[in-house]
Amino acid sequence: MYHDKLTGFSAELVELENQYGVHNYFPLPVVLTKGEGVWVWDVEGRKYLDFLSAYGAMNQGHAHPKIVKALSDQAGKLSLTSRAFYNDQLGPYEKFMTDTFDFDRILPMNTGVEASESAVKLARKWGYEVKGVEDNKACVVFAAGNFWGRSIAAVSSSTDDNSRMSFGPFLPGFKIIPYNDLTALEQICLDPNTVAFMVEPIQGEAGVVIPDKGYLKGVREICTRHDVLFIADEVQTGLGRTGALTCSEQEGVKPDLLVLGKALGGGVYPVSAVLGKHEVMNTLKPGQHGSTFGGNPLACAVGRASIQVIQEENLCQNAILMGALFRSELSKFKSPLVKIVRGKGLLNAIEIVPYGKNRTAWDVCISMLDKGLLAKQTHQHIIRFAPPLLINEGQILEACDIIKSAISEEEKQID
Ligand code: IF1
Repeated sequence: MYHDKLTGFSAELVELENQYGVHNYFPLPVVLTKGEGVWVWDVEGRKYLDFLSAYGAMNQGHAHPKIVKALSDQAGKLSLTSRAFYNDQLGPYEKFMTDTFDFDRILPMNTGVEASESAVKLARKWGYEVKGVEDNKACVVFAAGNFWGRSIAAVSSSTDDNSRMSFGPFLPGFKIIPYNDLTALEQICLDPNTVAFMVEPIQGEAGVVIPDKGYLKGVREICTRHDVLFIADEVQTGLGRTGALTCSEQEGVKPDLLVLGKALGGGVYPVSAVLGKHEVMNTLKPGQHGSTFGGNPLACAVGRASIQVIQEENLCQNAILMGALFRSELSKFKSPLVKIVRGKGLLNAIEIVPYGKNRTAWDVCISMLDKGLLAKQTHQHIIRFAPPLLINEGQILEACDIIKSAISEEEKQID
């Protein structure tokens, strides 16, 4: 419907996707061709502030020279060996990662869903071999509204009908409790078959849902008391996004398993990982888990550079400062369309009240796109704002002006 606005080369490219690709996405009508820092350009040469950052995979900004150099240097030297042999990048990368995040061992994978699924497998194995759960009885607990990918296991634990519809039968051994509910967690942990609780410190897909202060501390305490593993899915919240290398650490807790992805690949390559202590990680023996690409030399070089850039450029600190500026600017702006502005660091959202004739956050996104800012709605009335973490004050203020002007314009649609 909005795509008829596209003309010329953009329209041609969209038409190719329409004809030959599976329609499992409904993108905003813009065709991008180039990116640098917080900016992206479309094929007609128009420039936009990127406030999605590929769902948080672009924390270090587009085409970061240090990350691109690590990628191209390593690609020209040795990119993939499989784990049938050792390579000279994996060991140093594993030491670097376990030192940086203070865990005993790392399991390198590629995408977020693979790392999350690996964490679930580790939890089950630990449940049987260490906790002593009876065979095939292990239960992993998730929070309603969780999102960790599209595999059968991931959608088996999802509460989103659209992600699940027609994909059953689903996996057994998963249970759901409400998010931000410590009483429900305590209750379910009384079951001796409960081996783990996997949770996002802030729920991304659910619409940047921030739990009460002390929730994660409560999760840590309950899991410890009942010998249940606390798995933090920091695929979206981690690596500087909320203002620290992990959101858990900001809340003063350490999970038993930490899942990282997205920005670990610096936006140039899929790199993910599970980090944990010996007691859990040592349950995996040769041949029991793996992947062709996990831990490949290219991923190791990129992963290390991605973390180093976050550290050297103080991106965590910048996320705190720029996030505070973003929220304070937008909180000063009063509109009948804006229900609430919330977030932590540079993971923010605006919730819009339903308005006009079936108008939604999508329409606000279209208006922002016209004015030079890319953001995407989640659900009907929430817009996520997650720019690259190297954004500066001037760019934040420019973005806030665009957001305010787009919303003001949409106010005309209120009936
Ligand atoms: C899509 C949203 C974000 C994640 C957390 C694991 C994964 C994700 C907390 C899996 C993935 C994605 C994937 C993307 C859209 C997206 C998303 F829109 F659904 F809400 F980021 F917020 N844990 N998130 O958020 O990682 O396997 O994709 O590398 O369309 O599926 P992946």
